[in-house]
Amino acid sequence: MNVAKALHQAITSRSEIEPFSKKGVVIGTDEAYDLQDELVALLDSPVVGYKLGLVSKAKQIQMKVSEPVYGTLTAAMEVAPEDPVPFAELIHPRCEPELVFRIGDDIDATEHPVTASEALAATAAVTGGIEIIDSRYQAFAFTHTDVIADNTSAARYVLGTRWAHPAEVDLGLLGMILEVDGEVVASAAGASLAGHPAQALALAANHLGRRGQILPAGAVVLAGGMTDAVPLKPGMSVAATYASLGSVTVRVPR
Ligand code: OOG
Ligand code: MG
Repeated sequence: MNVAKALHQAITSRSEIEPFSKKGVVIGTDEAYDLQDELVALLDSPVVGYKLGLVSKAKQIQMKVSEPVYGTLTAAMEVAPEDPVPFAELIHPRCEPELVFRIGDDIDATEHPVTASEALAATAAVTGGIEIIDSRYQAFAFTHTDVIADNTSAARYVLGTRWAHPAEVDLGLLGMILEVDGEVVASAAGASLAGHPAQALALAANHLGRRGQILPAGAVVLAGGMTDAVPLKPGMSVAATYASLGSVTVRVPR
């Protein structure tokens, strides 16, 4: 079975599929990332960044996978802040609040791993955003390697419009509140991400380094959901408000 082709078909036909682990397909982590690269190539849109997943305890508990995963963002996945969520193009989307890095200088961890402070020193700016994830698997249930092959459920993302230099904000203490239809449903701080968002960024750079790739200047990196993901429903509005970085809202058409 061609795993990447089956996942791509699930995306284009907006239909969920059975996880490969359930079909007796046994793959290792490296192979799962190779399959992700194959899937991303099939998406046929320029790579503009990367994402982390399953970084916060909240997400690890919700998804029952306790190790971070790394995914790839393409240009076609970006949704402008004022645009409605393209609900009809998705299977069973959920959204989650995420801090976002814009890389200023190439981060090269191909020779040796970088530290959180080295990664932060190469960061041009940070903002808050919302990721819209959409597992291609039935009931949003998967193993570690299933979700890696599925490009870590990446579907769409919205970036905030207020960017700060990382030295201007205390990323670990940076607070966020999440509201659904005007009601606060969750809150978190940057430290929910691997102890500090810069630590999450270093994890992503080091993952790419192990795969012989750099994290290039200009790339955006979504640092991982800070809270449980919220299933989107028609008519719903979800807002994430970040200390000193403003607010991002996604609206689902009725
Ligand atoms: C996997 C992707 C997780 C995050 O930020 O934790 C993710 C999933 O939950 O479907 O994007
Ligand atoms: Mg995410």
